[in-house]
Amino acid sequence: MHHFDNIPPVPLTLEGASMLHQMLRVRWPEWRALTATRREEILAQAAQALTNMEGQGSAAFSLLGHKGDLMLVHFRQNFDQLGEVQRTLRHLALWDFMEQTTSYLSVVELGLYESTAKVYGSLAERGVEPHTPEWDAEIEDNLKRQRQAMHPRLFPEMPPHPYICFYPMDRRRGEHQNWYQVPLAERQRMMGDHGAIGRRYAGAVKQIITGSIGFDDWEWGVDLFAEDPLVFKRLIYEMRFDEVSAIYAQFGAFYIGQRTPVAELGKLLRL
Ligand code: 76R
Repeated sequence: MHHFDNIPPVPLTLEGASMLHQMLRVRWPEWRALTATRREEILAQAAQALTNMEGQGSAAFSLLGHKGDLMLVHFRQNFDQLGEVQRTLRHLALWDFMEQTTSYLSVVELGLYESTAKVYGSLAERGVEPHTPEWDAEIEDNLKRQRQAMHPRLFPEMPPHPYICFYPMDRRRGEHQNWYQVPLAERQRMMGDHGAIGRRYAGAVKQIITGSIGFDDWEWGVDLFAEDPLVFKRLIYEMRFDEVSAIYAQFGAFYIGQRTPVAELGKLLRL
């Protein structure tokens, strides 16, 4: 058994779809000031473009509360395509009556704590030094196989559930409690416990974790989808007591939305 003191602390991850959340507020006074005919024209133009987007991995959610009227959620293959989404939206007359209160950019991320420990362990046992060509090739080979197996989770369809809960979060990097200085094996154990709680909710909630380190102001975006919004409260409350959340989780703003098919957007915008 060889020991290397340069085994990477970062878990292996798989990245998939690029994701953009856009929180929008309607400029009601300006919108109201239009004639009904002009409003209908604008809605018709927007409906066409948004229906098209719905077929390509976008969905609209009506937001409850003051944080916005609408949240658009877009899954795409890459950032180029998200840029295309933004350009298409900017060309709509409706866009002049919408204000982005905030947005969030991230990529679907599967954290592979379990297999990271196995792969690093097996490489170390065989005396393969980290970051050598042999090490890199074995890691890449492993990731490639998992990428294929996980393809449906990496490029998810928009879940059909009527409710969404989105929030960004960090792992704590405090003076005394610092996730990024906890040994890999211990993080693996904690993430295992986290996953075990999550899996008990598997039938009631669909979770999509996106990574945003280097892309946005928080480290991860959490999207939960459910039939019943109370499930969000129960799941998140239970997780608060779990070590990884109790000690290391810090949360941004929460957004709760109701799926609004584009065909029904008029309901939100018609006066
Ligand atoms: O992807 C997997 O199913 C493997 C296990 C798993 C990982 C790696 C998993 C399972 N999660 C993972 C990663 Mn999660 N998750 C959250 C939150 O509110 C809170 O306290 C935390 C917010 C919820 C509600 C949730 C739900 N998870 C992560 C990460 C990345 C951290 C890292 O890599 O360091 C974060 C930030 C995070 C946060 N998680 C599950 C769930 C649920 C419901 C599951 C089970 C899913 C299933 O098996 O169907």
